[in-house]
Amino acid sequence: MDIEKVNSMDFGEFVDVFGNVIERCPLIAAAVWSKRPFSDLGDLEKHFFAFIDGLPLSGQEGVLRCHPELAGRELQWGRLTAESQREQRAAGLQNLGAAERLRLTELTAQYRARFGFPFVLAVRLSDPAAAPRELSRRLRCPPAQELRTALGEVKKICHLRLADLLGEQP
Ligand code: 2AL
Repeated sequence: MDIEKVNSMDFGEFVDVFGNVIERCPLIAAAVWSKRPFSDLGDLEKHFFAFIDGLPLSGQEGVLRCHPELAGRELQWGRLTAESQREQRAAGLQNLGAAERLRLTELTAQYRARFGFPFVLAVRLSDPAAAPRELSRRLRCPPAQELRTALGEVKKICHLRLADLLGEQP
């Protein structure tokens, strides 16, 4: 799909196609449609990122809370969005051993208890061993810093999903 095709989309089609580039946040695509025409992928993603950056703290936390846990029950039960399912499977998170899964479950629970939102990591950019390592490191970060880090991961996921849709190299 090229950028002319994106610019020619009506509102409904645009939200159908881009509604999950920010996980389970179609409202963001609905807002970004008003910003067309877009010059290229970078321009398009800039508007998604600007929307997130412009949200109040409660909205930014809400965006994070729309993400599923890594290697959680939804993955085992096949209840994730198609994009998440693909990403978590490709990262090998469905095939963790029992001990590794338990370790990840414990760490993600600690993370959620500390920060009030799920741990978010762009898993396509890391290997399976990176998730527990990153979790342990980020668990020790101050909350304001961690919010920024987590939103940075949301933007990386968004970039990869947009690149997939536009058929570009990320
Ligand atoms: C995810 C997900 O579903 N895909 C990805 O890259 N990261 N979830 C998460 N909590 O980090």
